[in-house]
Amino acid sequence: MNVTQKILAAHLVSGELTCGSEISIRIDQTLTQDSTGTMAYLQFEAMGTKRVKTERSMAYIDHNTLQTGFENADDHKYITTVASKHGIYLSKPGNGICHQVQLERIGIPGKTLLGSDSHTPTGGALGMIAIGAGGLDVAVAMGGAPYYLSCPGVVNVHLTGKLSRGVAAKDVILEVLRRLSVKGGVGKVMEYTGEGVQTLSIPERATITNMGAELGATTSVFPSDEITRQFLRAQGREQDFSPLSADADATYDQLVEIDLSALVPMVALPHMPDNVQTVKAAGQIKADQVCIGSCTNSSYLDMMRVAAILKGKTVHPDVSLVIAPGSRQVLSMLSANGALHDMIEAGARITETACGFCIGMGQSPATDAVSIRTNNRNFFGRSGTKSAGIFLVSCETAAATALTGVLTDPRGVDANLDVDMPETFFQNDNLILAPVSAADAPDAVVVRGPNIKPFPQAQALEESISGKVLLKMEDNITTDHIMPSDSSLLPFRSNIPKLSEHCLAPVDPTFPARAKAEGGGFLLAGQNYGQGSSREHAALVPLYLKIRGVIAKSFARIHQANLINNGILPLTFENEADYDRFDQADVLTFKDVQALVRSGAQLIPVTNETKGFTVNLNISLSERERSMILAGGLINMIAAANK
Ligand code: MIC
Ligand code: SF4
Repeated sequence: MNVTQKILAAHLVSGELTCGSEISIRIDQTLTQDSTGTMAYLQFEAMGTKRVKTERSMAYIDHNTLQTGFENADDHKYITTVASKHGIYLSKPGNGICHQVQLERIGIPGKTLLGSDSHTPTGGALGMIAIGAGGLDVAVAMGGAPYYLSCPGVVNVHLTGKLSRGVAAKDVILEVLRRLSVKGGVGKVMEYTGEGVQTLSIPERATITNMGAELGATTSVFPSDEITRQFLRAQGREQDFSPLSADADATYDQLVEIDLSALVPMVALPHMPDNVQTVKAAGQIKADQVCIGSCTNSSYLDMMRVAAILKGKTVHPDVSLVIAPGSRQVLSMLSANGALHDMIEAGARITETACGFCIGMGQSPATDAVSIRTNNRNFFGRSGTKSAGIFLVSCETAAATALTGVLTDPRGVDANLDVDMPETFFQNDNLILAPVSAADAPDAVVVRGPNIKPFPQAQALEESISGKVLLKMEDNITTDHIMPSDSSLLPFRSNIPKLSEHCLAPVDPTFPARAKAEGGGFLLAGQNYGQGSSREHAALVPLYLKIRGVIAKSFARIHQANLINNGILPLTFENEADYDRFDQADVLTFKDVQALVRSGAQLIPVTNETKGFTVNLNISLSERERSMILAGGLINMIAAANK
């Protein structure tokens, strides 16, 4: 077996490990963060579970830390109190980005982790099966129920050679994205093998598994080896180590071969992470802003290389350099060893250890600006400035660029880039709060501020449904299009009515008002609809707007699950060319849809009343998913089962 199969087999609750069939797995650890967490905990409370049943559940506060009004602080208070009452550990704001802290302090090789954030696969660097999911799925897993997924195929990403000086782990994953595209990983686990693996430290592996999310992959995983042991030992957690590797005769569904020695610095151009070329080919693009940080690139190793490049130099006068170390551990170590001093002296603006610029929580660039960043997504508008272009690079490229003011290949920098991994990391967990004991839990009070509104609930599927195509969209529509998130909207993650005013506005600003006026309808989309974030809001808000179904050429994994969890029909074209036969404002009827779904039909006819034709759409649902659609979502299904 390969590593993926070993972990899945050890956690299998139902199903068979054959690619594409539905399986369910036991979840050992969960994580939530604050921008998906409020909703996840409201749903958790609605399910009536008293205490979490996992080995370790974490609630992080790392996204909405720009507190420009009472809303974010209210949400923090709610998460802190609800977590404590139900047995969940709370990582306070300032402790760091969830994925970085989970890697440092919590993750354990061979375990499973489910997180309400699409970059949860970062944990794969430690040899975990770490999967991103919607908040509701995480809430259910916290209650001890298994997590259902389509059994992924496993891609063998075989690494040989060794990265050259100035070429980084980020360049490895940008190269994989260049080759496979943002939908190349859908339905797959990217498993890294080969002698090249041993040349990569845990933070480097984490950069690679983190951005597997941008491939659309279910997750990414590395073996657990001596490098893993050393990392855990340095974190004071050697007892958490166990070795894990693929059997010599392990088989895979696909092979991708990468010679690390042959790689060069890469850059993803606006507005997609797979729009990749070499830094050299991209040319000397003038930079207005450089941002270094995010869950992709904010480790101690990353920051030390950045500090080495900046040491004794000055940021280019036209560049604003922002640096956000990924965790309190990293920041604290940089401050103790003088690297922070080197950054500050060079002219860097140090921001708190949080998601920050990556999710548009501050540091929005100027009009038409070029922003060179180390994070993982450069989707249109995500920085908070629609006209800005975001370019994704390694820390080394970013730091070199900050000095020259133009996109710069860092291989020529005059700096010592040989950073040793520390023998011991600072190990201070005083920002992780333990929950109240089960005995004290009944008296623990959950604090709900006025920003926290109830979540919308779906209705059982009607016999037949009809309505207008409210919006026709292109390929690769992201959840940042469906439910944009920046510093003005993130405070309303627990307020669906307010968010609904902005749904799909980046595609068509008239959409929210039209959807409300029509009283609901359908969405039409191209390939890979709903890629990106795990935010369930991209389903909850359409549900609130009474969207009954989405017809797409294909869906991204997490978003499709979120639609089903919320009772919204995910349909694909039997014949993809039919996409062209539908237009916005066409009236559609799905006759007897309830009976068809109940019967397990794989094809659902839709009549385009406006144009006068009927075609078939695929509905590929497991039995469990069918029950969910019929009941009007997961919560209704659970409530019906408990009756
Ligand atoms: C993101 O990077 O888009 C986020 C913000 O971390 C999201 C979660 C969210 O929307 O709250 C993700 O990746 O799942
Ligand atoms: Fe935070 Fe950005 Fe990572 Fe999402 S991708 S978890 S916003 S740092």
